[in-house]
Amino acid sequence: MQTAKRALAIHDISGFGKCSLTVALPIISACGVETAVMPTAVLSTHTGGFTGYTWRDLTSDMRPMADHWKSLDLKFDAIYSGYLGSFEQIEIVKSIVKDFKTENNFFLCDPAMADHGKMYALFSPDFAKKMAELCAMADIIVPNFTEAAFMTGEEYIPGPYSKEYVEHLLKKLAELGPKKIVLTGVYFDENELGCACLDTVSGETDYCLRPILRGVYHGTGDTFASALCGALLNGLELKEAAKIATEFTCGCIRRTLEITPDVRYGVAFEGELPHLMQELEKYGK
Ligand code: PXL
Repeated sequence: MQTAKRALAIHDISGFGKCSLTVALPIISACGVETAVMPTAVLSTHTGGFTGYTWRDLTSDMRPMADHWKSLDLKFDAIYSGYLGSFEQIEIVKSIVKDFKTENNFFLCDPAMADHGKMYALFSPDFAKKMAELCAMADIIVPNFTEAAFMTGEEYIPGPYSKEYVEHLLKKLAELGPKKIVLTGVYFDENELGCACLDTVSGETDYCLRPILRGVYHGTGDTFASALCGALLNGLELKEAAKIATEFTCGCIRRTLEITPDVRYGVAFEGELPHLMQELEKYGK
């Protein structure tokens, strides 16, 4: 599993709370992928459940960083964006995608902005419309049900879901323009939870469900999307990568249940990295 691939991860750094770059960098690196980072802001913690956090905005550094990389003629095998703090940052990421996207790489957009029927702190509902513009440019998007509903203008409904509803939402997301969709938080009953994948090119829909674990930890969306990105860069097909990412995220949650009950502290992904690496070795691509 030495891919010699290079990803560019564009997220904030939340100093404490294990999400965004503090998750993306170690996980994608563990997948054997060089990970360049563009930090969009530095916070003391993420905004989910903490108050009084610091916020150092780095918007004005984003374009100059991209320009410097262009001058070095750097190439990326994946561009992976996550939490973005403003309309302006979304516009800048669009310009970065235009600069670095080729036929041979992919843009993975995680529209990390909402969960459980609500936008994250600091975001207004119209932010979802702007994020939908970025998702339109993506090869792969990884929304949860709240993000999916808000971007498509559907009303958010809590689960359990029917297959008809999941496939309706996948179709609405496909109409935004991305080639592949991985919808997270899919469950049809109280036993299993996972994701649904739609490849709009093949028209194939796949489900990856695993036994539900108690504990809804912060940052699991980032954990999942980062593992998905790393697995895709190891040459896995979307449904294989989604399976690896689902199992990895479940493994992280299982470990966390034994360690900390504070859901704001994120998941204990570190101990699960060797297992992720072993799983990728099995595919041997
Ligand atoms: O993707 C989660 C996330 C990332 N970064 C920041 C956040 C959150 C979720 O609340 O606040 C700053």
